[in-house]
Amino acid sequence: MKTVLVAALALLLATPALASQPVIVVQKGRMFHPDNITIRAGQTVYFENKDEFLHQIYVYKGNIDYDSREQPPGETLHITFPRRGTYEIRCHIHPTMRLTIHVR
Ligand SMILES: [Cu+2]
Repeated sequence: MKTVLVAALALLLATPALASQPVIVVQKGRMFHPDNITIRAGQTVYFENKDEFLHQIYVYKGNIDYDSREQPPGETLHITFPRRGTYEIRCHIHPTMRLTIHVR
């Protein structure tokens, strides 16, 4: 009985932690790394500019409006995805940069 309670408590504690766990995408060489990810609704994706020039991110496809300012080298931007769906992130400065995010 005690084992079951401990297991239930562990699950209860683990679930919100997982949902709020940050996901990191690196912008390097005019590409997103990785360029295809699957996350849970409510998770936040952090975008780290590891190039030596400006990037920018915007939601090209998906039910979120997001269009960032210019993102200098070394800077991190983030977007939270509260709803399920498939999203495509792009960069205005480098039109070939594409990232697909599946939110489950
Ligand atoms: Cu860019």
